[in-house]
Amino acid sequence: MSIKKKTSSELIHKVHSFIPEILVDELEVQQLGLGHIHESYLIQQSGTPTWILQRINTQVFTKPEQVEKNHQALIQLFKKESIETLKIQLPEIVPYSAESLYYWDADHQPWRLYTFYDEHVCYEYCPSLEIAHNAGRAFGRFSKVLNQRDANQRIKLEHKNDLMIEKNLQENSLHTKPNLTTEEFKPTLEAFHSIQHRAHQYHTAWAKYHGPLHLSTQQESQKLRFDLVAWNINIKKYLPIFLSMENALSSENGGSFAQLSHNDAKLSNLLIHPKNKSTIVLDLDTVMPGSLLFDLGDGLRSIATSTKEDELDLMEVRMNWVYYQQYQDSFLSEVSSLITEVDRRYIHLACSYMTFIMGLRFYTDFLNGNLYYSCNYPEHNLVRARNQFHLFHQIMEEING
Ligand code: GN1
Ligand code: MG
Repeated sequence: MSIKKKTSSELIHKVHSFIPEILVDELEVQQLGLGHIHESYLIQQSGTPTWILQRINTQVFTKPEQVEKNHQALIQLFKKESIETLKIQLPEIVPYSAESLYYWDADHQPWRLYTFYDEHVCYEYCPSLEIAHNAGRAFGRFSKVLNQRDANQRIKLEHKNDLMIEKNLQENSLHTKPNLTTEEFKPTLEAFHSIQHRAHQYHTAWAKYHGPLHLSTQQESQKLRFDLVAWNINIKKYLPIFLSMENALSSENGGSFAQLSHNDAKLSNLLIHPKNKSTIVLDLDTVMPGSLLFDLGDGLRSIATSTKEDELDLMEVRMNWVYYQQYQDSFLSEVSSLITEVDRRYIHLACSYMTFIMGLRFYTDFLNGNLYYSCNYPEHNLVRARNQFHLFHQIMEEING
């Protein structure tokens, strides 16, 4: 189903549904270009930016009810934490009602309303060591809040109630340890960071692709060249490494991931305060079972990149190893108690895993005819993929010495 764009007046009425006492004449709407997926609007009240109204993209998130459930669970989890000590927080949401966070319109499209933060800064790429530290600490603490209860509960249960666990395990014929928090957060997108799944999608798309193997186009003042044959050779070369990494990370839990992760832990999903207020962790729709290494890797990918994801000039696309190290140290010092033996074995591949998977996803979307990510021109996904593959080679070179 294609969703018709709403007029300003319709959007203002959406805000009114959340806050019935609002005077609609005072509101103004402006579309924002946030992220690749959802539709977002800045709402001004009497000229002051006050809220962000967002429609969840239900073509991507086909189980939006699960997104709302996970969001509720996350709010509950963070309620138990002190913002003052943590120095991170969730973005404040204006709930639609006591039961429902989101407003579901007549087309069953979910809308949500967030408070707009005017003092915080959103960085597309990292400007300083201090921001690298702040970001690593923020996503590390986020992981800790998600996973520490699981770890603590497990230890408690193991000590106090070994027999009970034994009994439950037998009754439920589970071969894994009880996973308490991951029970509450079900996947909103299946196999999201599974390289096996992404490789399958790529192979299917490739089999159907009948376009050129060498593309050459002009974008702004840049002449761009894409060699899909070379890309395919490299994908084939590196896939086995990442398939075995995924296997190792998930095999302790019977083939699925045992930890919870943010799954979109990039720098631009943080709002950082210039002084000392809490950092706000955004874009919570993919908080679900995953691996801590996904968040470490995605953070490293975004923090250490010198330019935007769709930079046309490859010369500008470089890894900054000083920021990389800082982010890694700050992230790992937060989650040290949660890291497993298997995690430890693959830490050095976390960034390349995520960079490779992103390249593969952008490339696959191009092969499919640009159905998933929003694109401003036909080769937009190729530009994004080329940048990820370019970074990927720099990371592998650094790792392999
Ligand atoms: C998408 O929503 P946004 O633009 O932050 C994508 C992420 C990718 C990211 C690349 C649901 O995130 O997985 O890392 O683009 N989100 C989804 O920038 O696919
Ligand atoms: Mg996202």
